[in-house]
Amino acid sequence: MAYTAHVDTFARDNLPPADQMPEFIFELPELHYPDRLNCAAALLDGAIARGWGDRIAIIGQNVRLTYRELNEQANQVARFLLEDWGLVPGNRVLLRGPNTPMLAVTWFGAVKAGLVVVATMAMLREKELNEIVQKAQITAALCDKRFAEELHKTAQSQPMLAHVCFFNGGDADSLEAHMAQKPITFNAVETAADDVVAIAFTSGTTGKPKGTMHYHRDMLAICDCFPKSTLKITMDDRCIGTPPLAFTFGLGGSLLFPLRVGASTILLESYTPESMLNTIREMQATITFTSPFFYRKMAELIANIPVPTLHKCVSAGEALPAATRQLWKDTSGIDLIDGIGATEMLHIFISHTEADAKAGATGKPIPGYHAKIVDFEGNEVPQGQPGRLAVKGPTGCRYLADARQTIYVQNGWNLTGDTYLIDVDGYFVYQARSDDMIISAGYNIAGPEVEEVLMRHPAVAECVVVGAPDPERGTIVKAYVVVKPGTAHSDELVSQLQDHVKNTIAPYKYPRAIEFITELPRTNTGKVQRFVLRDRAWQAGKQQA
Ligand code: 3UK
Repeated sequence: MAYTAHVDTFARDNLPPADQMPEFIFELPELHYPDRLNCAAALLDGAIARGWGDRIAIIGQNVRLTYRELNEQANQVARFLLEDWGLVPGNRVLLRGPNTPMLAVTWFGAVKAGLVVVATMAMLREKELNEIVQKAQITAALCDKRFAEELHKTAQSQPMLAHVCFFNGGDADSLEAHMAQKPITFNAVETAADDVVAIAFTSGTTGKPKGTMHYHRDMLAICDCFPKSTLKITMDDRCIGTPPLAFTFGLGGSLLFPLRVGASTILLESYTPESMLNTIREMQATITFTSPFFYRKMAELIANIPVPTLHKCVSAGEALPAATRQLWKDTSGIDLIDGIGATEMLHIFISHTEADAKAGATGKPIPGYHAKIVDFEGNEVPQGQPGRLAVKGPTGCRYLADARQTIYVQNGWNLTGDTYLIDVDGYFVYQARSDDMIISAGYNIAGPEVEEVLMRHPAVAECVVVGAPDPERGTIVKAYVVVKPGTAHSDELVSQLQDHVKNTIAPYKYPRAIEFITELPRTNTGKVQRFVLRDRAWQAGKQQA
């Protein structure tokens, strides 16, 4: 039996069977971690040992935590969870709240205690929380007081959730009050490098939530890949990002990456494009992590809110249109670093340095990862031909007790569900989510390609292109368009947009139907819910037929 510190072996027991696991590769020497590894101890006790104790780790609304303070508070949380609640290593702990220093403290406390963290977005409601509690068999929760209501409902309907405590509320029974009773020292539980440390539920634009399981070593691996080879983060950096810590994009960018190198992170609860720019300016942030959507919005405002300290900008979560890359370069002077990541892979695996940026392309596999494009049989397709993106590296997909494991992982490769091609220069070029390919009158049309063209029209703020049923052609290309403020919805504009597409790309790709809407439906993580518009187009088409 392999070593584990988990007394409660639920996570290990529900890993995919060995023959359904992706292949893991550790060709970079920095990814050879010791067999016993607690990633929170490696980050925090490690930071103190490296002499960073007095450096600022986290900047919050009215608080700054040094590495030493963060470590001490995490130690108190770990003691509370083990000593007062009697939890044992391997038990699952749900965390709930917007990004705040205390949320980060609870993450590190639970991890130091050898528990399995299930971080959830503050927007989730009882129904979604119930599903997560049942699926991950969660017995304890730490929750931001201001988001107590839905968790109370879940605690009532899920008796399994026996322990609940609140922070950021200041009452007598708060987590902070319990912490104050605890010594500031704690020997982190000596977990195995391959003990599960977190279950991240996919933001999933469709379907039932899937829990992805990640090991202690995975958390360090993501810190030692993209941030070092590609982003080139240093201890003088100050990170800021919009994604919640419950989304692994945010966990990496706004917490683990900066702490791995002795840098600082700014954790505020929520941002508008304007408040984000103001915060970057006031707090002298140097690296941003957010979505293409947010960069487009900030680009409109940046002339009035200059941010001279900012020097690196990471875009992920959805495809970066070439127009957005250009807009951000023109307005901020900075070349965006685009990167594709996935909850299953924990973080970014294809990206590029600023010097190697290529408009319209995501980049190349980052050092430590391999990628290829395959057909439905799993055979590599010729260069230039679109196919399914397959990746492998030090991290990979391990669904918690889920039959969909064999869809995501085939022959040791992780299939992300994206259609890509490799261009003449070896760059990976995003085409569409595999289910966003529109087949119209026999032509294969990638919705995002048409979107990219529409976005270049001066009247278009945002758009989504989907297939809509059509009695003659089977499916036609339909665009849902949000126009820029002050632009009228008119038939002339429809014709103009159609001509614009016909004049820019192969005319058969033009949207035969265009509908104006006021905003795009988005998920909690800011991704466009294409399926909502796909369904809407489908329903509308059926009524017409
Ligand atoms: C899409 C992209 C094109 C793609 C994520 C960075 O987005 C993250 O995780 P999710 O599980 O979604 C994964 C899917 O999102 N996608 C993400 N980034 C890009 N498509 N270009 C991109 N740059 O369809 C992928 O399969 O929500 C992103 C880090 C951690 C993450 N979890």
